[in-house]
Amino acid sequence: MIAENTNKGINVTIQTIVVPDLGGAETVEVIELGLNPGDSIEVEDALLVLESDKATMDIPSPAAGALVKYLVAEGATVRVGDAIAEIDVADEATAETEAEPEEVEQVTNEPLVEAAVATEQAQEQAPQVAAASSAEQMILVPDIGSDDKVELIEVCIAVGDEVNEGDTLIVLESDKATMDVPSTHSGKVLEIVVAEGAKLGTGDAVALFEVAGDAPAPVVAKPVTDKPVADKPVAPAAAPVAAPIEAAADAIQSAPGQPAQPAAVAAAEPALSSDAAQVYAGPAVRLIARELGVALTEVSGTGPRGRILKDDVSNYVKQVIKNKDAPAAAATGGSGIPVVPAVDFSQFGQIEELPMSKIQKLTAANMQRNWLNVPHVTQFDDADITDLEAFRKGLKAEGEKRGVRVTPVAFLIKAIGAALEANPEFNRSLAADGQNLIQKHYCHVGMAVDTPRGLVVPVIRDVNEKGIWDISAEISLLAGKARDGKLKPAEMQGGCFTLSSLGAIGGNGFTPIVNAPEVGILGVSKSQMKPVWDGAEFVPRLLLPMALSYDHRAINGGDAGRFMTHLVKLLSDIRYLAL
Ligand code: CAO
Repeated sequence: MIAENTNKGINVTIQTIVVPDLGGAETVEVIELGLNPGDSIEVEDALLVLESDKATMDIPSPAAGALVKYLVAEGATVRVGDAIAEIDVADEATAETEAEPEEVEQVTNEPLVEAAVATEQAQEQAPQVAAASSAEQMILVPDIGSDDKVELIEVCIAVGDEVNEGDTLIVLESDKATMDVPSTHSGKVLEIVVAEGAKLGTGDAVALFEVAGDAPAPVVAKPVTDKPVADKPVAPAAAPVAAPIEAAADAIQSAPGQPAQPAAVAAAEPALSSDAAQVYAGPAVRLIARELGVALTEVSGTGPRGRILKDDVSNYVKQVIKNKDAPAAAATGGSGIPVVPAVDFSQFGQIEELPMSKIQKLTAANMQRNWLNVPHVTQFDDADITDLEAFRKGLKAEGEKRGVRVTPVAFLIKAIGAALEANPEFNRSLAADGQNLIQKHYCHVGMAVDTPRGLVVPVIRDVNEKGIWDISAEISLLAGKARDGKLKPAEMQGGCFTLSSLGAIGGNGFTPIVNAPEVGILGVSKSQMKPVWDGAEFVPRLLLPMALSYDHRAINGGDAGRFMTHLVKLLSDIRYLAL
């Protein structure tokens, strides 16, 4: 298992860890590298986790020291003897290995021999079935390598199930490890004669199967031969079903302080520091999860002590598919982001479930999409709208004659149009190929409208060709249509930039989310009278708080600064709007 490379000058020994005998499996996959270079490790700490199609194996460190580096990547396929990691053995260990190289050899080979024993025993004992009738077989617990009984923590089959040879029947657990007990035969489950919580040992009955064809002659379980370990030759290939059981049994037998077993099923003893290694699941569940691309860290286990069951994985997958199909899927997960756990709120008090409107669902999905896709920056400033408001209020009488109500929003939209013209960077979108920018030579401004059914954004077209009266009339028309649910799709398309005004509602400021594929949005809060220093004294001025969020992929901070400064200038002195 180890190749040494001692550098006596600096008293450091680099040991190369290689893949031990795999008890029959030709290749295994590296599924978890839980340490970082430099991390210190103790003897028997798991260095990494390998997995065959039958078992998950912790590869423990044979000595204390520090990880130098992994020689493989997660996902790599390795075979017996392949170098997988280098560890820098601590001084004491170095001294030991230098003084007694044979001892190192013995320690490192021991698990290999034991794996070979396990393999041979597995061959001797499998299949362990006793005939119950011509087409019925009682499936027994194979040799678990110990006289002790261990707890049955999960029954993975149900009466009526069609089970294939190798499918997991039950899961046993000692205080050291768990192991999946696979079926030694294919067939239909007629009766399950055990229940969770039972204590089982070698030869105990598990389930009665109806098997296809003639039932084989009963096989009497042989006792485990007690030959000295060193006499055991390394068996070529383990029986496909029994070998992992033996490997797991080795783990069950391991008492604290004994040499670590490389073929131990690791699930019950999360030894790696990574989240994945902390997951409480057996090899079969891990295998299914990997096949389906499910991160077990995201799956809640419903088995005893939170163990993840096959059903938990399939329920998780169903939930992900369901979320994907729903319009609001992006609001509840996706993009590789951990899903917010579902909570049963009724446990805390009375609740009722309110269906989301179509607009609410679309808004949720759009917000999530934009929030995740757009690197946002928000810049803040106040515009002095004292003069603007005085002018606007002066329009009231004429507005009444025209039947038009002029609010600050009309001036904001007019000013945004002018600022977009002066700062064309904000009137662009990123091309879908991510390689180009689309410059728009039209200027349509969207306006967020708060409606009982949710948020909608009608678009006022060609704002630079319209005056305040026209824009005001259009604001009233579109806001009314929005509230009545009468906006046509075309009236909500083609925006270059969005205004979100919460001025009538209140607040000092907020950070709006860019309405992609637009690259900028202005959030406006409630104007307030504030003392402003004019160089000689504080004077009361009406300040309008503004927040400009932009897509930093398309807009630089300098562009944003210029846009905002320009906007402030236009609103602070609306005579510039006429230029
Ligand atoms: N500060 C102080 N008062 C303001 C103001 C501001 N920034 N903006 C508007 N007001 C005043 C108006 O002047 C008006 O008062 P008067 O009648 O005395 O002049 C009053 O608030 C009500 O205005 P309004 O809401 O009827 O009309 P509006 O043009 O200001 O706004 C609209 C229209 C559609 C933008 C608005 O109704 C609306 O829906 N806003 C919510 C937008 C929203 O939800 N944004 C959040 C989206 S999530 O990012």
